Amino acid sequence: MGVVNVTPDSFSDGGRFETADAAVAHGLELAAAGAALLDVGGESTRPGAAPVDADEELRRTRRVVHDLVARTSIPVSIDTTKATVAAHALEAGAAMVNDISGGAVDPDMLSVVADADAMFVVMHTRGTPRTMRAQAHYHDVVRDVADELRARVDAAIDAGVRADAILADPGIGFAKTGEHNFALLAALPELAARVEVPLLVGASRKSFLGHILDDAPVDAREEATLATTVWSFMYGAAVVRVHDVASSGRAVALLDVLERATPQGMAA
Ligand code: PMM
Repeated sequence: MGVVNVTPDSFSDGGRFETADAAVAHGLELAAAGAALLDVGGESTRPGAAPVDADEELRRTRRVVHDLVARTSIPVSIDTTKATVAAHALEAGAAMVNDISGGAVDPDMLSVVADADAMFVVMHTRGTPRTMRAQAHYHDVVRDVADELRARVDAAIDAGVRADAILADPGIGFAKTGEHNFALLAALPELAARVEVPLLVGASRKSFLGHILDDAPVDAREEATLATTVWSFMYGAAVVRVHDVASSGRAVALLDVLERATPQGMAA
């Protein structure tokens, strides 16, 4: 899943694709680089980010979704917690809603997704981007995140979202410390078994990667991102959400070969 942020303030690529034209061009590049999904977002969710109202989020995302649907053959996802933004994107041809709150923020979200028979990403977080840091306290992070995710997955299914259209995401960096992030990445098979839906992992360029690299800035976290891409696929993730699709695609091409290799050499 390639990230298309139409925001002035995202931590990873803030401001670079702020205009609709630049965002569409970027989405087309990600598609050409081999993305299987494009995730369009109009609200920054970085820790402490200020909320954006629905009109502004719609203004940012609507045409980008429309144009990417028209000009690519891969499913387009809308990254939003607002039912009205999701509804407009689905109307414009989006096939997936990626909700960092798993449908918890907007009471209308689950019915919008169910009515459109859309795919749904249920991500784990607590609170809002403004308050989430203070809520990074767990008894057992893997069990707690799995239980909270499963509750959101059940709510989505109860609201009519198709069970086989749901992906669950541990929400790397959302209401988590660096240690929590690593604990969750180390436990992907257990998480998948507990939540019982395929997993999506979004670790790309996040600050916990910078912290283990002597505070490497965002643009020096690509290799670490690739390590998380390979790791996530090795441990069973179905989808990874990344900013640089081309580099992750190259890393995964090698992983595919390694997975088929035998002590006698490469399988046919
Ligand atoms: N991370 C961000 C935004 N949306 N959605 C999902 N499902 N998973 C994530 O990890 C996730 C997300 C924040 O990162 P960005 O600013 O690079 O989009």
